[in-house]
Amino acid sequence: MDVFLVYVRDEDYYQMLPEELGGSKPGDERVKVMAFPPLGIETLAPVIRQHGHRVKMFDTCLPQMKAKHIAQAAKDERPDVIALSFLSTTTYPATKRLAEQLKTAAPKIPIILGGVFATTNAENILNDCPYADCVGVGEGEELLPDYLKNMKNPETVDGLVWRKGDTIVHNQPRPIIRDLDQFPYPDRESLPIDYIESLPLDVPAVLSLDKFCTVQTSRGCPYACIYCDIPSLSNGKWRGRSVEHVLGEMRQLNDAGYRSILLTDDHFLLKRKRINEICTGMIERRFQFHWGCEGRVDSVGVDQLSIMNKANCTFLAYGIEAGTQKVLDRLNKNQTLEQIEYAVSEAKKHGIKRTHGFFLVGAPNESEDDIMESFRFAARLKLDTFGFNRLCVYRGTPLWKEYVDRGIIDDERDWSKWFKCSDIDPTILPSEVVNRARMKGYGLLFFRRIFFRPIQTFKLLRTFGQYMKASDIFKLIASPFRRRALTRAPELPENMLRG
Ligand code: B12
Repeated sequence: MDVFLVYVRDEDYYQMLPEELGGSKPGDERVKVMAFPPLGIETLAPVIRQHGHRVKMFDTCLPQMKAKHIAQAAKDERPDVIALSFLSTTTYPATKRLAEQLKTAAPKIPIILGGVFATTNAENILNDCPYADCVGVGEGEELLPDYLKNMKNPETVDGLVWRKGDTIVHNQPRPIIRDLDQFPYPDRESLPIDYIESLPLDVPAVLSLDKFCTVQTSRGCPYACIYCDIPSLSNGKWRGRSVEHVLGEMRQLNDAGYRSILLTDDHFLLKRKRINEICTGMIERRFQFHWGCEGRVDSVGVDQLSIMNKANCTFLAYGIEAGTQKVLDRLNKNQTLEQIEYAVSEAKKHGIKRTHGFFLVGAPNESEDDIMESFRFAARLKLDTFGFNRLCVYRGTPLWKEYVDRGIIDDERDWSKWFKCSDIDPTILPSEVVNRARMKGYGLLFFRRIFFRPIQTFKLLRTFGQYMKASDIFKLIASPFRRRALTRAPELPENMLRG
């Protein structure tokens, strides 16, 4: 069969690398894009090929791979199936628009949707998007080949949600994949794109121009933070690829010239022995790339930071979230301030070049002083970079369920939306107060950084300065203080505006 595998991008999450920063010139074979690689379709393409199908990959971040181009290609090349992959709630509108254009151009070609948001909203999508024929729930490595083999008997494909006349049929769920080693390594070459490591911000914040990719060595996280959808994707189960399978992929990437790798594992720091063996293997094989990962501060893996540094781990991001135990407990983070201080100081003690802290502001029962305490806490921690995002609620998370139970969200009406919690939850400070506190907090944090840690701050700016114009660095530093629209979230129905 001929399969189109399309990654639908959220327009806010990529930028072409400007020519003056080494961006592509017209006519270049490969285009440099500041974005995360589409690991989902990169993972699925070789699996589908292994089942004897021909796959054409598309990433809508490319100027020549916009909806109209893909629709024209569908019309001209008549693939047997079009598979649309998208990551989150924010990308559903673009996916729906693309499905409509494809259906108009080639009405007979079946369209199957998949990805995180599709997994938690299959029936809603089929009710709302007449252009989608079916949805694959969960991991696609087994489901998609099964669907391609049994398109004439959709009832036999576990995990498929499909249309039988006017009825929407849910086939029995497909168990999560236990053995992730059975699949070939992702295809990172077919798309004519070089993904540039950058911060997903509204200024071109390039982190490095090294050949960059993402790798997923494990899936899932056993914790249940109220704002996170990950547990709903893997029933809270953590599964890891074997050390050999991971090192095999890293060998391939190293030899292909990749020099910067970001692990997109939900929780890489969970298994001490595995981390140690992967790092030992990287050191023994003298890999030349630097890499980064994310994890929890209370992880056993924190005592592996020394060997991670020796294995050239240069970036570590912690989900810190807040500077008061009250808010940490309300977010069900299950971690203490002491654990945060210890984990960050260990990262610096063992020489991890850039330690990043994710923080959330605008949480339930959080006072203005609690927000300021999060910034004071961040200033005390030896973090290199940090991000203070507004707490949002996505369907599938415990917080979404809580808001439905509290009558704040109407699940049937709002399923395709996401919200900044301070816009809808009366137990949270009003959004303008949260934003004002955040600006004040950034002011304090920048002041402390510049006057109490001038050398680290200068080094960090110099890192950014390698790949960014001075004007963009200024925009980056100024961005937290810029008055911005209170929310990018969807318009709120009248009765949802907080009391
Ligand atoms: C890396 C990452 C990012 C990266 C971008 C990654 C990218 N590819 O573009 C960055 C940092 C930019 C990012 C941003 C955001 N993210 Co994010 N992100 C992730 C993370 C940690 C890993 C994604 C990944 O690499 N997965 C690995 C690949 C292999 O998996 P996959 O793409 O899901 O594909 C598999 C299946 O879904 C399926 N599949 C995929 N496509 C298809 C198609 C078909 C037809 C079929 C059958 C199956 C199928 O098969 C694949 C293999 O098993 C996930 C957590 C998670 N575990 O999913 C959060 C996650 C997806 N992100 C999330 C969110 C909310 C966001 C933001 C909105 C946050 C924000 N406010 O800014 C933005 C939106 C960005 C966007 N839409 O592009 C939420 C989504 C929740 C929701 N309900 O929408 C998640 C689940 C995190 C969470 N804690 O809840 N993110």
